[in-house]
This record gives sequence, structure tokens and C-alpha cells, in this order.
Amino acid sequence: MTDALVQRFAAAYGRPPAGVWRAPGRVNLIGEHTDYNDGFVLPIAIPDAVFVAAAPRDDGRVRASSVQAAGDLDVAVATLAPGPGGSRSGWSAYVSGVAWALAEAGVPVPGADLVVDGRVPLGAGLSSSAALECAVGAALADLAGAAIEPMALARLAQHAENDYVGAPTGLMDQVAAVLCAAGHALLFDVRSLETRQVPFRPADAGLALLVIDTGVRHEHAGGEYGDRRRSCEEACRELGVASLRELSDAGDLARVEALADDVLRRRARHVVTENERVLAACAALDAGDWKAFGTAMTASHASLRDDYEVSCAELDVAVDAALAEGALGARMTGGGFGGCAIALVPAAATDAVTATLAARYAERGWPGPVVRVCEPSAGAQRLS
Ligand code: GAF
Repeated sequence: MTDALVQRFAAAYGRPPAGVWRAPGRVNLIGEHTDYNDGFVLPIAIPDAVFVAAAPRDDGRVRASSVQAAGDLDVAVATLAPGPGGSRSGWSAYVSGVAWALAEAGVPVPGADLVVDGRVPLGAGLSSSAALECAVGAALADLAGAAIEPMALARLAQHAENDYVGAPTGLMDQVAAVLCAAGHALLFDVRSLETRQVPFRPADAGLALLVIDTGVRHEHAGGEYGDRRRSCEEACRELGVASLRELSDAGDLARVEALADDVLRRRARHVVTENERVLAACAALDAGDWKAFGTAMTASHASLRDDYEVSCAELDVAVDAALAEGALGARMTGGGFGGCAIALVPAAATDAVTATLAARYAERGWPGPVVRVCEPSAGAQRLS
């Protein structure tokens, strides 16, 4: 794969790349819609990644092409600016956005030629955009000779996504792309920015983590994600707190339950209880209690479906089918409204779960979901 990308780069630019960088997509095990509420998340990196071959230029221009998509980029870094305009849509907006964010942070971004090979399924809720941002960010930072701390790199990538591309996402996906480690989930406290690597090896316990792609596509630039964020902000105003993270004990939950507005009450209740579930899930992993971990996953799905209202029929059917076939836990993962569900199943039941999922989808006339076993993989790295 790296060799093919190097050859592609040479064919495009008539010289070899200086290096190849990679950053993965992610699935979040638990802790959904908590990141922009200063809460806890627990993602793993998936094996699918974005690969970037790059070499510096001395004229201040960033040129990029994609193995998968049309629309080459050719811009002068000095002229990049957020706001309405042509270079801020499509895959290349993430490339120019990261160059802009790095330059704005004082990194002496050189001109660069890049070829992007994106192997994270698009629109599946597996964070293909964060993977692209972080792979490009790692490449440009290295070409600039800048030693950027992993957390700082993740935050610059988020800055590009929020303020250049214009998608109001939290910090989880970029942190997962940069900081996840093979064989581990990453407990990330978004308020303190502290992280902890939590061993996550279901195969050692005879289990498999299935990633079930419903095939339903949704974009976060769409309105519902922003609506959920605004509801959380409104709940904070009503409750007189800076973030919903400040609410954590039974007394706090009673205050949430007393909110007059039914929608705000349910949105806030999801976030407060989801933070508790992340910590319970980590404690379960630490104790090797996979059953308790699965229970937290399934409770998370119910909360996202009923209180936060970000699930959809295809996700609910996938979760119910997996549970009916003996999954220890199952839930939607990512922003919702489509994308992927995950299920923790006995490894020996993988085929039966997959067959049941296909049957349940077929009964409804839906195209079959794509089911894969997922192992936690490494975060962003330079490959050559
Ligand atoms: C999307 C966002 F990009 C993340 O920041 C996070 O909010 C997630 O939805 C929901 O947990 O992936």
C-alpha cells in the first residue's frame, strides 16, 4: 500500500515523497455526545486509515490530489482564510484547513505536495475527516520541522474542522486519531485533556467487537448535531453551570430531572448519565468484567435513542438483532442518524449475528449491513 502510494506520488509530481504518514478512523466504545460537554469518551482507533505521501515545496503553495476523489488542490498557504469560498468544501477543504490552522498557530508551514489515500469509509461515522486532518497535520508539521505535542496537533485539527470547514464537532475524533494505541481504548477527559490507555483486547476473552455499517449516510454539517449542542448550552444556562460535566452526583441529576422543558431535560439527562456510564465501563474493563461493560454499552444506546434522539431505525434494528443473538452489549457509535453500530459478541457467534443482521435488514427491504470484526489499532504515525 505504501509502495503504491509512493509510486502514485512520483507519477503525480515527478519526484519521490519525503515520507508517508498515516492516521486512523475510530469507533467510540462509549461516551457519545459528551465531548462538546466537557465530558468523558472512550474511543479506539480502527485499522482503516488515511495515508498521506508528502514532500516540501519552496514556493509556499500546497498542492494535493486524492487517490479516491477528483478536485485537486493548489493554493498559497499565505492566502488561506476561513469563511465562504471555493476551497472550503469537499475533501481538499480538510487539507487546506489544516495548513491554515498550523500557519495561524505560528508553525512555519512550508509549501508541500501531497497525495491522499483515504481508506476510512466515508460518511460511515468512522471519522474519515479527522483521520484526514490528522494525517495531513502530522505530515505538514514534520515537513515544517515543528515538534507539535499530540494533543496540540489534535486541537489544531479540530480548529480546522470547526473554523475552516465549518463543522461544529467536538475534540474526540481528532484525539482518537492521534493518541489511540493498539490493543487499547483511550479514556479521554475533555475537561482536563487527560488521557489514559485502557487495555481493550476482547479476543483474549473469546469475544469480538463487531462494527456494523448500516449504510445510512449522514453529515455533521447537517442541522441536528448543531441543534443538540444548542440544547445542551441552553440546559447549562437553565441550570447555572458552565458545562453539563459539572453535574455528576444524584443531587445534580435531581436538578436535571426538575428542568421544566421536556427536551432539555432529556438531552441533559443523556449527557450526565453517559459520563457515569463511561466511568463504569472503564471500571468494568479494568476488572475484566465484560458483561458489565456490555451492559453499559446497551444502556448508552437506549439513552441515545430515547433521550438524545440521535439513533435511527437501521441502528436500532442492528442493536436489537445483535442483542437477540447473544451480544453482551450493543450500541450506535459516533454522531448518529446513521453510520455504524458496534456489538460485543462471543467470537463464536460472529457468523450467526451477521446472518441475523442480514435477515432483519432483508425483511425490511434494506440493503444488508456491512459487518466487520475490529481490533483496536495505533494512532497517527510516520511510516517512512
Ligand atoms: C461526531 C463528532 F465529530 C464528535 O466530536 C462527537 O461529538 C461525536 O459525533 C458524538 O459523540 O463524531
